[in-house]
Amino acid sequence: APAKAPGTKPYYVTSPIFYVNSAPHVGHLYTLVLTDILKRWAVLCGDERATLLTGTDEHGMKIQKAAQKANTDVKLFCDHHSQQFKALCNAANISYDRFIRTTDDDHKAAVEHFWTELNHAGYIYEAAHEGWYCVSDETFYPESQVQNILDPSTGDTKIVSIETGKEVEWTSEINYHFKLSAFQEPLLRYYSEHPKAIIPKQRQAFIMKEIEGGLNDLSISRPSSRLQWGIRVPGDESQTIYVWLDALINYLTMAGYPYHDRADPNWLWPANCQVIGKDIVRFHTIYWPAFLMALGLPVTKQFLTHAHWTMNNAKMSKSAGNGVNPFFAMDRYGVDSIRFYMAYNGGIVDDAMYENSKVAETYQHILRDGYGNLLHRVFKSKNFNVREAVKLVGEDQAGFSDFLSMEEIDGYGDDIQALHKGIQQLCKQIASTRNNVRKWMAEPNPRIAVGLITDLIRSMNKFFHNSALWKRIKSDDASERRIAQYGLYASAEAIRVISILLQPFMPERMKFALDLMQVPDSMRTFAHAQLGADFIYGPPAVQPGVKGSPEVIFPMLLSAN
Ligand code: ME8
Repeated sequence: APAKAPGTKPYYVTSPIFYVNSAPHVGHLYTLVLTDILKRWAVLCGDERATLLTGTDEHGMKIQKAAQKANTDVKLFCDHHSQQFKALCNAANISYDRFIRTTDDDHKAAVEHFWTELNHAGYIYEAAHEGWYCVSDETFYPESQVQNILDPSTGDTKIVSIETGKEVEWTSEINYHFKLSAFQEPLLRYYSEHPKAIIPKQRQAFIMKEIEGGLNDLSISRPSSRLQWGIRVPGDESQTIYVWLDALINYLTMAGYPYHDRADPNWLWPANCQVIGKDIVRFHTIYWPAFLMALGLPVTKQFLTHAHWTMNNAKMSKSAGNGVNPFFAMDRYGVDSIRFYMAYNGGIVDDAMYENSKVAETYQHILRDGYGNLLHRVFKSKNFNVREAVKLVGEDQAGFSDFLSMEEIDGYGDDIQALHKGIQQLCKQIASTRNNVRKWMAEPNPRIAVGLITDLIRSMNKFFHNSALWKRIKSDDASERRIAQYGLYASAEAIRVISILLQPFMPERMKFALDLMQVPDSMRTFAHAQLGADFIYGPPAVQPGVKGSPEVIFPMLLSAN
């Protein structure tokens, strides 16, 4: 694929920046994996400057309290947990271009500048504020969104957010407000003009309803007497900037704000896609675009919002302590197997239950028995030589095309007719998979895309098992031998195309596979993910039956549950 020329905006994708109140779990890994798949897909399609931002959200009451509780200096506390998220990114092969921390100096400068600009634009005013604040969610809730419940551990009643069940506390203070109410109309107009701004569409409909219901102005600072751990309001030391305003700006810090040149066609902002969990949709799709609109900055092009991983029907969360350790999961099943499992089984629309038995099953059926088995049977078989089949088709491409377009093969029985049909169908599905995967990655919905690739793995398996190529390739009948070579060629092409398309999902294992097939590095892009794009297999990496053949791509699991 031609590389995207300088002078066009690189693809820019972000994950949320995670709170450093405790260690990461597989829920965080899921968001990171989706984000990474989108970046790697952009690179696969030729945008070599595609950029991924992730990092940690370190200010605010929640972190201040967590550090107090741990009896640790708050910056050291942040350093420790931030490091764990960075280690997770490295372990999971997340191709981030920057790991940002909201305690970074350039970020602080960006936040201060953003505040000052909002103020100059006339969107900030000071007022008394009374309301229910939830430290865990770092947000104010209106009276209608809290309820009294009995706390079974103490026998007392407490007041919690209806949506998250987290405790709220009454606060009454003077602070700065942002005129969010002024953005009801602009936001509604924006979302009606951009029906795919929020994926999936159910969440866009939900957010539009919320906006239609009316927007209250937003408190965007807290008295520094209560909240010390944060960035002070420029010109007013007695107030500290609200952690969500501080945090959202990180996406602009990466784009060089406020020192960027808006006229530069290479400017990274706006983000092409921001990946978030459904728990933080309101902050990202109401507050964030309103802040941007207030400064006349372009709004994020798309939000991919995903559902949650659950454990025993409860949301996996740091505070509930029911998180699966992502490092253990990757150690046990392999990094790429977990990446694949998460992309394939994770929920965009609906929540998904995390189960080890399901990880093992996905690995065994799809990766090992489905993909891996065929890779080895086609490329390392004692019965065939893939290169011969490729050479045959390469030297007579017209013959192969004719074969594909024929109604049936004259003078042959049912089994040869069935083989012919099987090859035709497989080749058709290679083409349709390429096109549909591209379409769903552009949506973007990596779950549907990887599901389509998996369907092709299944079809290829079925074809291979039904076609007895190993027998026919030794037939006395030259035509039958030729048809068997065609079948082998089509199988190899299916595996090659699948492997190219799966690179963003399983970068390390697919590199191994493409190396084994001896596909040159320069021929692993989306442009090459089609039947007969080139006749590109090198000499077999491993001579059939020779000792010292490379390891099996997806080995047997040590314990399968
Ligand atoms: O909200 N299933 O940080 P956070 C799937 N700092 N994804 C999950 C999940 C689960 N059970 N649990 C968490 C914050 N996540 C803010 C963000 S951005 C400017 C500031 C993922 O540490 C999911 O992406 O609470 C969710 O949105 C995010 O972690 C919340 O991480």
